[in-house]
Amino acid sequence: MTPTITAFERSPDRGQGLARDMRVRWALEEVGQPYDVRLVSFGEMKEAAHRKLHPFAQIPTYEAGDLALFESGAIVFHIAERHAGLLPEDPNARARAIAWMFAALNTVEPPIVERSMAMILERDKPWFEERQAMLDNRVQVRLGELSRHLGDADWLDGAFSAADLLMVTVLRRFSRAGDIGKYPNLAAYIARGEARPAYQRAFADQLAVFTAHSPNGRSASVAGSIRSAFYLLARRWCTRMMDA
Ligand code: GTB
Repeated sequence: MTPTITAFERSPDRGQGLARDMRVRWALEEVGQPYDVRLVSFGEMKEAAHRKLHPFAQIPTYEAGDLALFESGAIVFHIAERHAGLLPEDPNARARAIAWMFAALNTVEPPIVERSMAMILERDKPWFEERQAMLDNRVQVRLGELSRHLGDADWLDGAFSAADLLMVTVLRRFSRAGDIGKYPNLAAYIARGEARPAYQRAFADQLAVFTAHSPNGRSASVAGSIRSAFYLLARRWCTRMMDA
């Protein structure tokens, strides 16, 4: 059964893959599960039909048969549990990977999101700089700890897992708005995640949505067509390589 996920009809990040449907798309691509996407506007997201799927009226959601899920972490976990490739078989390694999934969403993501929201919403407040220094510090503490844990390893705990998928999407949000260069191993970790073919397919698909709905019209759609043609060729080439 082909699952359906929801995503922004027009993402505020202009197709940079920062909205949380990206992690669900990436997980589905990693396990080779085809999926449909239902695009929703901000208005539709707040309507009763969408609220039945998502109590907080947000994206992403996931529907497959009679199962409807919300929360990107729960959706990625569900995908990882039902397909091989995103969680280790060994029970202890699996438990550690799940702990890292929680760490990405519960320990590393909150200070990053709080800092970036403050930068957007609180710049004009008299206390902005003082609070920003505190929020910056909280992020730096977490990134320092994460950087020390990662050291020169490729992934958080052995082979690539759903935990890395979540952690890379969390860190990308900071790397777009802050100086990840202070942590070369984290910058390289993000780049390793972004280089995965499954990531690239997911990224191209969400960018194609933004491009198709861009009011720039002609230039955006010409650029989009070139990108799509390139993407289709690359995808065909990858499939052929995998069949070989
Ligand atoms: N905890 C939930 C999850 O992980 O699924 C959070 C879901 C969530 O925040 N969804 C956002 C949403 O629907 C989109 S991803 N917002 C609409 C609303 O609340 O009304 C958050 C997001 C949005 C935009 C950017 N950006 O532009 O960079 C990055 C992240």
